[in-house]
Amino acid sequence: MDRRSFLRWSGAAAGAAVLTRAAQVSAQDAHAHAEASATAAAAVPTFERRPASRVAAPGGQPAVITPNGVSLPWTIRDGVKVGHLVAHELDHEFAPGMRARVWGYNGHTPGPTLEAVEGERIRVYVTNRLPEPTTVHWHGLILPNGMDGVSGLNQRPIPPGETWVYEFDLRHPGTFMYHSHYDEMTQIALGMAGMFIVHPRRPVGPRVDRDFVLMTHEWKLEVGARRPDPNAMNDFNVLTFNGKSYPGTEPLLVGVGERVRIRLGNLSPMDHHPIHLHGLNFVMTATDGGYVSQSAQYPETTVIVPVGSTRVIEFTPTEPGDWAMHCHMTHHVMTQMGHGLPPMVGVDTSTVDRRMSRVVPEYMSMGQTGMGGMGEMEMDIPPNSLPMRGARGPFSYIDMGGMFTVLKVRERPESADPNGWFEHPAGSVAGPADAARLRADGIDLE
Ligand SMILES: [Cu+2]
Repeated sequence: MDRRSFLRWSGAAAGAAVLTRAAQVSAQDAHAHAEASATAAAAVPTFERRPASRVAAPGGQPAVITPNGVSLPWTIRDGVKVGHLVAHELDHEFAPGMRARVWGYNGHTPGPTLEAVEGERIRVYVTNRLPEPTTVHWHGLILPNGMDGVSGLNQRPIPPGETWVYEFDLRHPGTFMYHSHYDEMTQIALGMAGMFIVHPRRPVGPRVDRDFVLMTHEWKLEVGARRPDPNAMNDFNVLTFNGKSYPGTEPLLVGVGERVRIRLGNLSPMDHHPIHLHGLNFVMTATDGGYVSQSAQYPETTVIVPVGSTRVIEFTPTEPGDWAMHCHMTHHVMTQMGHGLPPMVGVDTSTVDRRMSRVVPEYMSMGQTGMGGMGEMEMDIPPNSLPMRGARGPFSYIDMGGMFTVLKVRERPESADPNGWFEHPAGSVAGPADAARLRADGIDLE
């Protein structure tokens, strides 16, 4: 049930945006209500500081970091890198307080990041523990046609219960992806996707200090539902980086002056994501099609990551702080509760509030002055859902959710706490202007 149908169902008068405690209680049984209370305040997970990256490829190229995720372990057999992907259903947490049954690989969605070096040969076993057939397509890689994984065109699909093998040489470096190519609409929507990084034998461009992998995705998960709707074509209401909605997203901790790379991939069912970084500008150095020559790179602060594409950006932050990084589509930084509300800004609800309060004492219309405070009101929310957006920040409530994370730029990232907030130098935070100051600058508010 989304908020719109909740409103309709709860009989809220005249399109009033309302989420009363009383109405909520009547909507749930006592047990469910207890669960709802427990999830009302946005829980913020804590994250470990990641150790310095090991060298993963020639020229000191560091291993990639998959925030909230893992890399696939390899074993070496006769010079071939051997890995194993198990496709199966799993219980996935989008953020504390919200879980669902999704499909993924090796316990994760997105699946583990595959990481190797140009020129290596890989052999990947794929065990299908899904209730239907599947395949794996190696998105962006140039390989023998029979290894491309398109069901029916390049191979028979892998039946449930069977293990098949893919083996090919990594002929060219780049930022690629992998995903199911059988019943794509269902399987990709339910999470059958991951990233595939091939480091070049000879480094391209300046050496980077940190190399992050972020896969964007979108889901339709009705409030209270336990499984995303794979048939949704729009109205996606859970937006994720590496399968997590803010505040479930692990922050990216980097150092002032470091060269940072972020490899973005998009296997959302339907939407492109304009990913925006604050506090710096970046250049796009590669796509899944290859490298962008230095003369063709230009500065940006937002990069559109189209469905079925990767975009690699690099930058050197100069300004320490806690910098927002998010999809710039405003509905992609909301959670389920933020969608489908009737417009309430400027509506005079005094009459309806007075009348409703005779029936429902705690009744309160919301949204007449805007929606800014709705995340932090800490009203009860339905079981297995997130507050409308955000979490508590260092100053006040951060009213962003969904595809949002924080780039934490620190002078000494080796000893910084990834859960800590930036300590601002005195006098460098915006604050109220007093009358004397206004007068001194000739600003008259009368
Ligand atoms: Cu988006």
